[in-house]
Amino acid sequence: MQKEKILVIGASGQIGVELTLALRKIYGNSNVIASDLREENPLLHGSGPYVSMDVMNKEMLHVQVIRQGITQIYLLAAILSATGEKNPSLAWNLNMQSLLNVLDIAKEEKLTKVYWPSSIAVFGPTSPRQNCPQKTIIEPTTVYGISKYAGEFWCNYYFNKYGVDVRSLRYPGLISYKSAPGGGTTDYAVEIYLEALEEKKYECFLEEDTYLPMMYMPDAIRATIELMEAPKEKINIRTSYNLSAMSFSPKEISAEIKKHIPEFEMSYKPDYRQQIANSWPQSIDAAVAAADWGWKPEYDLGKMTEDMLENLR
Ligand code: NAD
Ligand code: AKB
Repeated sequence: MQKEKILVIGASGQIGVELTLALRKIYGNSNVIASDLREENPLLHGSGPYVSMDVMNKEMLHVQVIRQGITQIYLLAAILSATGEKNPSLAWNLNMQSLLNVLDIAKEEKLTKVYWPSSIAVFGPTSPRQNCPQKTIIEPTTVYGISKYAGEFWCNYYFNKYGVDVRSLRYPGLISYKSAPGGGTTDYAVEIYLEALEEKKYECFLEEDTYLPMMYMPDAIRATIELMEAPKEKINIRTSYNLSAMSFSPKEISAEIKKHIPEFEMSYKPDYRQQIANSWPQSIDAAVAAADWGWKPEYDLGKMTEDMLENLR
């Protein structure tokens, strides 16, 4: 069996830190190279190799892939929904060009696998709001959503035309305590735990009844690894798989936190992110991921809240 050597691009971000550590446990520390534009996240210090790199520099990326004998790439560098609306051309350029650079190099160097995440942000106001299915009307209204939707079809194209084994998940909003989120609409569901512990209050930038699909990071990391380790013949979706775990509103997460911190108080001051949230489905149907490679979430709102508060304390 070929020895895998993995490059994680965007390793200092919210998902990158935890995914890099999980991959190092499976493949060995020296076989998973973390890379990012910003400095190495302190949680990665001493756990394995780190390379400072801009994924937009295709030549540099190509040199690294050859020099390090890379066989798989996990591409996590991106600009998320809220930051994307503030700088649409930057979001489009980074989100598209980084993917095309990686797919081209994967094709040329015959990499064994590529991972690239999409998002529930591909869906728009004309998609079903409840249990949004895998295949449905997809008309995104944010630049982030447009870039993810286009990216999904580039993945499909490189698989069909060049045989690049690229796999993808449409993550919901991810909640974690290790590394801070990077400019998304669902970030409130991370901030709220930190503020609840430190300030006993939180001002939410979404309205109290805004339901969104969400997932705890351990489920997201497990889903990613399960997808990547599934036999090739089980992967029937080459755009991106719907993925789901839970759906809640700011009012519901606040009530759950109050069970642990009774004095916690929530107030609401919706901003431009409300419009983004309103354009997304409230819940997602992940039946195809369950049927193809066995996806099953472990964490609901109650179990996640207990774990978040315990770890943050
Ligand atoms: P993040 O913003 O926390 O991390 C992205 C990392 O990419 C950052 O560390 C950043 O420094 C790095 N980066 C930016 N530009 C770069 C460049 N030119 N070269 C190299 N590195 C660069 O994002 P995240 O939340 O970890 O998201 C990772 C991926 O997952 C993205 O594609 C995102 O769209 C997707 N996703 C995330 C969520 C979520 O809730 N976190 C949900 C759905 C999809
Ligand atoms: C965001 O809010 O932009 C991300 C996502 C759902 O893709 N968390």
